[in-house]
Amino acid sequence: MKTRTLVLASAGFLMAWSAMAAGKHEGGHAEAAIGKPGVAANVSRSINIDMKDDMRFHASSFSVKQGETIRFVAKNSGKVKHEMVLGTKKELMEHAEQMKKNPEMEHDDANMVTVAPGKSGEIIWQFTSAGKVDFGCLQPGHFDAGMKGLVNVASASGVKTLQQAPGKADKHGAH
Ligand SMILES: [Cu+2]
Repeated sequence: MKTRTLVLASAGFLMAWSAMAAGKHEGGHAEAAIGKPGVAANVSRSINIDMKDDMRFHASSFSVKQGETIRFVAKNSGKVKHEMVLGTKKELMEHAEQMKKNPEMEHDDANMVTVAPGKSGEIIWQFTSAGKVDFGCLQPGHFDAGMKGLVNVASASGVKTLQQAPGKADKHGAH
């Protein structure tokens, strides 16, 4: 039972991934795949993350449910600037390269927060699609050094949701 669920979930994820790879190349609307900015009133829980100069997020792996709105509280315990940026792996890698050329580039988008040493910052994000959402620190060199993590988004109503067109999934329980 457990194995079968896993296989189906993987197949669904691969299908979604190849559809995305085939359909939208340059940037596209990757935001839809990773979710969307969340509304504070809908936050279901907070996740605390510590960013340190060892170039790691503590912790770096989380599980959430599809539809859930999470408040990420990212604390910078280091002595240099760190940031948390949610995105697809491709986006993060491209962005990390840009940051090397333009280290002073500042961002202020809903899917990211840049945090000065000793401070904390927040991202409120709703995970609308099942699958995996990457995150990383895009300060120059940090991503390459391994400052990255992963959010596993579990399908809200079992593996069926993955087979349905987006928007069709409803919240009815099975009868
Ligand atoms: Cu960093």
